[in-house]
Amino acid sequence: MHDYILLVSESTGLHLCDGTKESGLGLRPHCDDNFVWEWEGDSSLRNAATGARVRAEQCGERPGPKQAAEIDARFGAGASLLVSQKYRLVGDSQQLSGLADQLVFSTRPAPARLPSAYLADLEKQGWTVVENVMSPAMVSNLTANINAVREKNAEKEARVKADQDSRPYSSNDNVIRPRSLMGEGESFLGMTPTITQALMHPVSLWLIESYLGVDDIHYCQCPGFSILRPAEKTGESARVMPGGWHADYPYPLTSETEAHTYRLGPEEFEKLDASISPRFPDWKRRKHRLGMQFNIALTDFTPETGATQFVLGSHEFDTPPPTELNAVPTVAGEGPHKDVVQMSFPAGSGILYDSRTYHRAPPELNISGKERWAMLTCIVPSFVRDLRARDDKVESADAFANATDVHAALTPRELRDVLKMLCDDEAGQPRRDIETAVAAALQR
Ligand SMILES: O=C(O)CCC(=O)C(=O)O
Repeated sequence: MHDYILLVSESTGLHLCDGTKESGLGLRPHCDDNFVWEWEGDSSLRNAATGARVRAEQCGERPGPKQAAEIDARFGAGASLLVSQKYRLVGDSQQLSGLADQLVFSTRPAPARLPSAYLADLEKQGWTVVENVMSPAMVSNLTANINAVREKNAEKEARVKADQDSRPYSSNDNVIRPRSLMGEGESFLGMTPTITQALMHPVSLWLIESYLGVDDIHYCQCPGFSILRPAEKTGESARVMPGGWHADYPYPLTSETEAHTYRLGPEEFEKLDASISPRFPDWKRRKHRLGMQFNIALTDFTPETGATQFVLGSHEFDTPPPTELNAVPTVAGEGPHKDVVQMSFPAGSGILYDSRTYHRAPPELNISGKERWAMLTCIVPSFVRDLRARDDKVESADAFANATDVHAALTPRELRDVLKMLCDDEAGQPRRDIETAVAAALQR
């Protein structure tokens, strides 16, 4: 197993790559194989794709106890651990000439394999698991922020749980959604830089753009946190209801229900159709790549913790999940569910899959006695409209606009990407008001 890393320029947030035509070394926003490095000793880095070497010396100071306490107070427990060691590239001035004055880099763990290996998985099977999207420090900082919201809203959560306990297991139930506990105007995106850092991961963005075959992508809603409670029901409520099988946005949800926005009426679906059909008139027939789901585990996903159930390969099927899948309770390996599987992967990894894939959350299977935590995200080409015109994506973007501390903690590259992908308007363009607010905050 390799300990691959990415090198992030201190001044621009761009990533160091080898293999550019001009001079070998270069800087770009998103990362394919040529951006992956590994240490050879204390001061030599080797490019995992090209074998090129650069020398690097430690520089800068890690936060001292006082500064660490300030960072933790601002962004939640453990945030100071996210500040990584910096390195200055040294040596051959011709080799470094393409970098101008961008010679100081921080390191970030990279996924365990080269980006092209994950893309090959996606092309072959429509899904892959990307490791190290979040470091243990990122996971624990995000968890601390979510727990703070839960503690503040403990009574509300207790009411939600009591309601859930009174009914049988049903997919998408027995889940705590911390977002729904929060007050108006609050947003996780504005609380800690960790969320943006995870969502704007330079390897996952490269993978998604490459698989979808577009340069412009965006999140179709504000990422949701989902906490699947342990399956501890007894008596009548321990029954399992049929259902839960679906495909993700923008594709038809099931054979019976075309629109993800069915509760909002046909107008919303017409707007979605209008955003896609000029390019792909027959898009509902599931022939084109129009969406990916990226679900990042914040606790381990295993069969015992209730990992998502999939019919892998179903992204190639012509129709949405058929009636029979949702007609009887799911028993993996039996009857209409004979091909149902669960994928295991550890906290900090994400499963990235084609949105056409049939899948279901299985609340009845979390027999671990613990909660299963995840950040659920959906990404589409920018021309595909958001899941809803005005929803928590807009609310969280508004909160992000005021989160000046978070802006200062992100790199210019991360800021550009979050403005484009999570703070965009109905036409998929970054909102000017938020761009202006962020620029003003950074000048202060
Ligand atoms: O929580 C899960 O296991 C499944 C989530 C899901 O259905 C989705 O992301 O669309």
